[in-house]
Amino acid sequence: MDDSVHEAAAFLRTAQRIAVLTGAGISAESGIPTFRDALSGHWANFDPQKLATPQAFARDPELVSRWYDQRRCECALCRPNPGHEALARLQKIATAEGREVALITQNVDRLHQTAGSADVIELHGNLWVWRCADCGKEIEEKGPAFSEYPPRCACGGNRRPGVVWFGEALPLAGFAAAQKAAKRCDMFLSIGTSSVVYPAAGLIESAITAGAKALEVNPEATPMSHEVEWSIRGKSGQVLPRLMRDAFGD
Ligand code: BJW
Ligand code: ZN
Repeated sequence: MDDSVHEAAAFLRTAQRIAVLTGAGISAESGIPTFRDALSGHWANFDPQKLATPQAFARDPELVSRWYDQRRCECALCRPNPGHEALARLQKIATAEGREVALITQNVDRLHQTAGSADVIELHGNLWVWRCADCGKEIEEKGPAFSEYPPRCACGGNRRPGVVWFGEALPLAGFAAAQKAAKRCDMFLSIGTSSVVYPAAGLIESAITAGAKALEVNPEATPMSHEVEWSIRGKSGQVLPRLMRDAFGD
């Protein structure tokens, strides 16, 4: 692992355009369960892949909105970990040197923004902006848990979390910016994602096809582990600070 960190750090030191894609694994050390972790407590009998669909919300809006609201309230109590902080530092250091760092996340927890990352591209929305399923009105929810499920809009419609469910389109501008960053980068970092959910999982493939060198950080193997230049098996909260120390003495 040390050799890979060392080599990747040397490349990171001079890469002119860096694109980073993060997934649920980067927030695991902040206490947020990954998407594919089994649910616990009240939710133990539910499959997250079945709850994260427009069909589930249409069938049982109370259940689905309650699940998302509980996650919103839990995430509000979580803090960024050394992995988020290392990526925020990378962006500050590299952009100060006139280089580009695009931070693309599949996460809905906003911990990158809390850690100080700028211009974060949220591919799957976030837990705070809720939208009326009827009139489309959006409101940012920073307060305590809702008092009714599903929460209602002034127009009488059901409000839903502003996340992207299976079968729904990703935000057009955000996905276009992510694709552009992936295609023009010379280094692509894939951090804490299982690389199975498309179209986000296609970004690393686009980057490699366009000639970028890719680094993966994950304690487990993924479908991309054999395609990347450096596959580092470890926790992002440990590996990313080491990478930064090695690259920038930071
Ligand atoms: C650590 C760690 C530590 C642990 N450090 N690492 C092509 C092929 C096949 C299927 C499709 C395809 N194109 C589209 C599809 C269908 C579908 C899809 O991909 N399905 C696959 C599952 C087969 N995709 C879609 O439906 C997408 N929409 C779409 O394609 O629309 C088309 C369309 C076009 C035009 C009009 C209309 C439609 C939408 C996908 C939306 C995904 N949404 C979710 C839910 C968000 C809300 C919520 O949170 O509830 O996003 S699903 C879920 O998966 C969530 C995540 O962002 C996403 C990715 O998961 P992630 O982040 O990789 O997490 P995990 O849990 O899978 O993995 C964690 C990893 O961390 C693991 O590897 C661990 O080992 C690791 N780890 N500790 C580092 N300390
Ligand atoms: Zn409405």
